Amino acid sequence: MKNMLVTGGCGFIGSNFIRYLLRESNFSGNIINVDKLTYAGNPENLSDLENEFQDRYTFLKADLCDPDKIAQIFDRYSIDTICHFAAESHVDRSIVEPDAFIQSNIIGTFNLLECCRKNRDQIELFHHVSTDEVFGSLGKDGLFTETTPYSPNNPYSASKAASDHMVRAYHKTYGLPVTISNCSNNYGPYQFPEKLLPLMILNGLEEKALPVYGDGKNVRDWLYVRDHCSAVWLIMRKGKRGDTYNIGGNNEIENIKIVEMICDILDEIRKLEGIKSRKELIAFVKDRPGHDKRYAIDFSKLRHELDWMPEESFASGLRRTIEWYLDNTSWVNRVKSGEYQSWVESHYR
Ligand code: NAD
Ligand code: TDX
Repeated sequence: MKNMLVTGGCGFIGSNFIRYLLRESNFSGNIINVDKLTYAGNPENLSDLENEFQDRYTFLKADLCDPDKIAQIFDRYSIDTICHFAAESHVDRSIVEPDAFIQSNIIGTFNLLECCRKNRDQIELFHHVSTDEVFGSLGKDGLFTETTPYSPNNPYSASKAASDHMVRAYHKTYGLPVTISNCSNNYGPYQFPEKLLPLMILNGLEEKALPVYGDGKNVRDWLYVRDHCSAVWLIMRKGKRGDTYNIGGNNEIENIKIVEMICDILDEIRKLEGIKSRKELIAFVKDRPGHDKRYAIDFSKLRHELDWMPEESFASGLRRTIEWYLDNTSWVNRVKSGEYQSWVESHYR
């Protein structure tokens, strides 16, 4: 693995992954980060690494839906390894405007796979980062395993399911060395504030309403983003080619419980004006259409075969995440104001 193409490296998990690879892992090759810089992609997420690792890290603004540009990048940088994060990732947006999800998640993945097929001899690995949402929704009991049938319920998860199938098909049909991971909900630094945790943290800080969908009893299995990154890197190194691995946190929590935990921590570290507790800001709102009730991951394959376990507890990870948002107000303000988008326009045409 000399020249690794990381797609979507300016997003939440991709930027944490590049930071993890460069600062914490034994990876010694080059990273070529290709990102379209949608509203969710922010090159500032990695600005501290650009100088420090200038000999090993390159950022290129490009859209996976532009096959010629992607082919040029494969040639110019002699790409031998791919870690594919790039995607439209927000379920609510996929319900309102599914088109971008079909383009980036399905066509974008297909274009990448085609580049790999054309450069088959030099490709060591294509790792595809996917989600537990492809399995649909669980009832009260049970866990998703690697053999759970796919049953996606929203345009986002359906587009991710399609991309998973294409990756698998390129392994079976063309012998492309692939690995796939299906991970549960991530949280941590640099997450765009449309997702549950950062939205509630930032609204709570500003003493704005905290919109909880439906009865708030939907369950997600939360994993600190660094643990996801360590799992992906382990699978890339040691995972069986052609196999899928589930990644989870063993950490099922109802949405309403998380929102209450965030309120308690914020109340403790930021004094309130006017109200007694931020819990008074919780507003139960109309449910998300097709809202999956419960996700929970069985990651025993990853634990037994590759000896992986999550390291961060939810209590400490949540506190660290809240502190990160408190300590990075300029990042928050720029992301929320869209100021960084005009900066992106002028810097990366
Ligand atoms: P994100 O929205 O924060 O980042 C996605 C990145 O991809 C952005 O930087 C965006 O600019 C880039 N991108 C989008 N379309 C592109 C295109 N056509 N060409 C090039 N770049 C493009 O998403 P995230 O939360 O970091 O998720 C990353 C990956 O992990 C996704 O594939 C997602 O399905 C998967 N995943 C996310 C979670 C989670 O909880 N966030 C959980 C499991 C799996
Ligand atoms: O305002 C909100 N109120 C609310 O109740 C938001 C934004 C969300 N929710 C609920 C919906 C979900 O049950 O919180 C839960 C988490 O919502 P999101 O943060 O939107 O995540 P989710 O829909 O579970 O999907 C996430 O995990 C799987 C990521 O966005 C996906 O990219 C990943 O694949």
